[in-house]
Amino acid sequence: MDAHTFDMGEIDIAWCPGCGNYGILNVLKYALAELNIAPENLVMVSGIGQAAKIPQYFRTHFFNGLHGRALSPATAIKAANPSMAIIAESGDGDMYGEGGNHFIHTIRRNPNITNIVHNNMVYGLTKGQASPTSQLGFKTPVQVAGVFLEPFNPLAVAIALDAGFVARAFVGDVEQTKEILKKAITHKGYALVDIFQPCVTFNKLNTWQWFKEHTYYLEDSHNPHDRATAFKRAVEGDKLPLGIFYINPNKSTFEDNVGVYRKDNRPLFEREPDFAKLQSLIDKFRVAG
Ligand SMILES: Cc1ncc(C[n+]2csc(CCOP(=O)(O)OP(=O)(O)O)c2C)c(N)n1
Ligand code: SF4
Repeated sequence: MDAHTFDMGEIDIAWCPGCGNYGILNVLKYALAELNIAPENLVMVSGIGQAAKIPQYFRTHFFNGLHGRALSPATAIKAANPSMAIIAESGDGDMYGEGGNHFIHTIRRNPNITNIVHNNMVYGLTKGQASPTSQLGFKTPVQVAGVFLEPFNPLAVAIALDAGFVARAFVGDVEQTKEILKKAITHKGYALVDIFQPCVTFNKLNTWQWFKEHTYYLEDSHNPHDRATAFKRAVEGDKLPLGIFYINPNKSTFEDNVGVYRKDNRPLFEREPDFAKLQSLIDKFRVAG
């Protein structure tokens, strides 16, 4: 399949020239095309932010929800129509800040969706406030003396919660990012890919060069089935490892377990509501008089 199948044609893209979001937009198209996932079989779901605009630049089905709320509609869409590929995509602020509680509980539910986080370590859309992943000492117009909190570590949290698939990429490394995305999309269950994505306008600390100098790849000998080692690698802070940290292939998915599929495995959209049953339920609770 051709990656340009996902192109929208001539549209006005509202990102700054040089923004890392363009790279994620492109590499994802190639990953999907190589997996032969057609636009009609894909739903992209996002929250609010610069990164969250991505589905609007993609020719496919999409749902753009509230700030921090991408994962719950993504879970529901997958449950309603399990044959669709679902990608929930947003920024670090949206996913780990406003959406932090949804992040944790989606990992517990383990729907078969891919969660791509554009991690630029800043709130881009609202003009450069610190986000949960901003580094200690990062100065912004709001954090004038520099961030004094430890950054949130999404990989360590995901591994601690036994997420099915946990990886980190850097958008400057196109081939590696594409291969990681392909493995995440084909993983059965929740897959997190945190992608470093420079915000060239509001983050002058974590630049393209900074990410190149402060990242390296996990060795080929790294065993992604060893959870304790994966956790140790996820908390490394000096230089940040990239690659697939952890895979647990033995988890059942939300759709496998959800009650509506226990007696009937037809997707929800193919079922007719049982109006007689609904009426009898209403009648049961009707108050006389
Ligand atoms: C409930 C709510 N709170 C705050 C906002 C304002 N807001 C819009 S985008 C955003 C941050 C987005 O940052 P991030 O998710 O890191 O994405 P980026 O723009 O950097 O891609 C905020 C705080 C909002 N839209 N809704
Ligand atoms: S503000 Fe930052 S994240 Fe937003 S488009 Fe510009 S470079 Fe990209």
